[in-house]
Amino acid sequence: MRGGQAFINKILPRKSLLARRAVGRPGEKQVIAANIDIAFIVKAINNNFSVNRLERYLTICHSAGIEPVLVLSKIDLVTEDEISAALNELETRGRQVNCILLSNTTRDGIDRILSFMEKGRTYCVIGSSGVGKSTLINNLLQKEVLRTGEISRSTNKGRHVTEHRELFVLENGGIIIDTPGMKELGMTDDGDGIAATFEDIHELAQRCRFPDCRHVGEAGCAVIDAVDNGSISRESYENYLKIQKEQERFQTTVAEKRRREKQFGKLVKTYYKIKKRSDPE
Ligand SMILES: Nc1nc2c(ncn2[C@@H]2O[C@H](COP(=O)(O)OP(=O)(O)OP(=O)(O)O)[C@@H](O)[C@H]2O)c(=O)[nH]1
Ligand SMILES: [Mg+2]
Ligand SMILES: [Zn+2]
Repeated sequence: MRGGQAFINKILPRKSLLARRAVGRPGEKQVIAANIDIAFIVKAINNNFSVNRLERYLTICHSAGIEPVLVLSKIDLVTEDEISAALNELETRGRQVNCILLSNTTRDGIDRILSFMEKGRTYCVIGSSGVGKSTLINNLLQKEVLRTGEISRSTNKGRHVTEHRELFVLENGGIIIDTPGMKELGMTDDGDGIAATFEDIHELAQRCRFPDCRHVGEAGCAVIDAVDNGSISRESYENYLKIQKEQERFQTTVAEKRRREKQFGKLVKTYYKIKKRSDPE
């Protein structure tokens, strides 16, 4: 800084880019956050705990090269048995992810989250509206910085309190970014994120008889065999196929969009060429 002016010496390349499919804009991505090291995926344990949705969050994290950590919030609102049931479901689905149980009310789990955080590293909180992302950041900052919201009593759903991304530096030197709640979580992934999330399925797929097996009924499919004998969860297998299909559709849309843009570019060029020829100098 000199005389109140800031100088940018160098813009460093982005380390990681957390993105989802843009809502209402086919073939486009929407950036959720950039340069993140760890994403805390916050899910409320009391309200429709869904592993299918978690698998989507894990996929977008893995495809961005970001380490995901699952935070199950609002444990003060459920019984021990309900907590065990959620953890059991996670285990039977076979997803490998660090998991922290959190109550923003009793502050249970806050220390564990802090122990994940290191100086100079960047973190973000992602998840649906009303799960307690901003309340968690207030707890980590130990002050009421962020506005948080009441849950609507009739629907038990949050009302999108956070509208912008916002960055905070914690006392421990870690940087944390709050993000608005997400409803839709469309896939844009290039395939690697799916392979990392569904590691068990991906490994088995190497043993299918046909190298281009799509695991939907081909002979000698090791994935279907594993689903049939119960060593792979059927729900995860079905979610895997759905996410993969979505990702392929996105890639096709991107390719189609590029082709059309190229065609349009050519058309414009031809137009100017003809115009130049017919225009008097
Ligand atoms: N009982 C209980 N309530 C919580 C907990 N965490 C958050 N809440 C409440 O849940 C409501 C929503 O919390 P927020 O922190 O605003 O949720 P958010 O995830 O930031 O929501 P958006 O900004 O809309 O994405 C608030 O009324 C919080 O007080 C928790 O662990 N236990
Ligand atoms: Mg919020
Ligand atoms: Zn197969």
